[in-house]
Amino acid sequence: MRFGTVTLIGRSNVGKSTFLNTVLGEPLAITSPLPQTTRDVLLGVAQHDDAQIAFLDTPGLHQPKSELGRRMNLAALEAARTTDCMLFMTDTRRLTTKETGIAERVADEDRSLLGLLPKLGRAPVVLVINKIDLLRDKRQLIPLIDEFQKYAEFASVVPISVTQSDGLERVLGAIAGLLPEGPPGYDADTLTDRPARYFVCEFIREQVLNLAAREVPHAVAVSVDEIDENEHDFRASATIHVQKQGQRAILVGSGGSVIKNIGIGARKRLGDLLGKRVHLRLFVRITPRWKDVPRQLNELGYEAVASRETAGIAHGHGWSNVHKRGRQ
Ligand SMILES: Nc1nc2c(ncn2[C@@H]2O[C@H](COP(=O)(O)OP(=O)(O)O)[C@@H](O)[C@H]2O)c(=O)[nH]1
Ligand SMILES: [Mg+2]
Repeated sequence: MRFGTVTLIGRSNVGKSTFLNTVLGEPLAITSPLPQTTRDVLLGVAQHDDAQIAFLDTPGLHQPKSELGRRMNLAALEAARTTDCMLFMTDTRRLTTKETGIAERVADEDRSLLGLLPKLGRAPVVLVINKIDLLRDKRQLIPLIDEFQKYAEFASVVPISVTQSDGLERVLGAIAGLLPEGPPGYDADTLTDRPARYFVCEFIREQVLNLAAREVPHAVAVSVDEIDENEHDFRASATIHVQKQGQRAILVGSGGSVIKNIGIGARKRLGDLLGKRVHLRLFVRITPRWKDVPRQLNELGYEAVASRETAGIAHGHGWSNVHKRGRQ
């Protein structure tokens, strides 16, 4: 048996959360075409042959503009510092845009992230190049890989396409071989260490990211006011916090049309994950500057991370964790 933690690291939008969901076979992590969708570290436990792989999905590292952004970066870096293996994900964007002719194929953000790696410990790094489905000619990958190897030493390099399920087994195989021998760290039916209430917030936020207009998604946080559940039903009421009146109006929509669709989408996602009938009550409240007020960030679950242990339990207060379906 092998067991270990693998931290997904990489700039925003390269496909880290989509990768985690595909590998787990459960859309646990929220995804959107917008950058900075993932705000905190999410554990997802996968099995590959005789290895148990505990993936940690992290927020994409970025230049923070708020206390929230600073905490997101810290959470990602802390997860990387204490991991057995790092999966550094990038994508083929540089090869498919008009910038192709330029000398540097490795994006600036990738280079500065790679520069951080030695400071994060000595865990082996697997380079995963995602979105190869967007390439017309796969030979373009060869000079890209050569260039990446100038910036860091990789235990292996695997080009993949998550959306076409191309190369995923090779990534898992490469990772499994790097993990230490030892007993599994989690029960066989564990999917994540996050409780249901965490997914209430995240799945509502995901709908906002995908349904609301431009500046609204990043102004939003969600808190859970109440949960009431039994074997068949899961009832929750939650508050969506925005920063300004105009954002509130967009989220509610004319005649409540937008908030209604947010509820429908989130309810479906929760129902699929929990395997129960879900009832959701949503409220929208203006909480100005929540992104910068430490006390409010703590209340919203974005705690300042001191170690991976605290990153993993930021939302866990007495609610049962989410397990693989059918084995609860
Ligand atoms: N074309 C293509 N798009 C992908 C692939 N994997 C992910 N994406 C898209 O990339 C966007 C960002 O994905 P996400 O997982 O949220 O990125 P993260 O910020 O790194 O977690 C989403 O719109 C995904 O659908 C892929 O293999 N090919
Ligand atoms: Mg993500």
